[in-house]
Amino acid sequence: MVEKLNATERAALAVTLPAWKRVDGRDAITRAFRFKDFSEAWGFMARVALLAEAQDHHPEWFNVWNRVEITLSTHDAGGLSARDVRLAQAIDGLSPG
Ligand code: H2B
Repeated sequence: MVEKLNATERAALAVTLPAWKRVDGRDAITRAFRFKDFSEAWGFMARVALLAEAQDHHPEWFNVWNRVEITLSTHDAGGLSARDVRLAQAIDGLSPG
């Protein structure tokens, strides 16, 4: 079983992942990205997919043309875990979105 983040780790999210927001009513984080066009958005999604597969940790996401919205939560934990933080940091490392 994957452990959920503790209170200290949750407090640190505002500092380590400032672009990500907590989701109302759910133990999850989300970030919205906007690109020049669909091709840029899809290229980004392809890079995120490769990261996700390498980490065996997968995003919930939504795409319309140049917009990509990513939500991260650990289904095996029923909420946020270090796996979400690790993937979010890797995504932040990819994208000027
Ligand atoms: N992704 C997310 N977001 N949460 C999980 O708990 C999760 C996952 N579990 N990707 C992984 C796959 C698990 O189902 C496999 C079997 O390792």
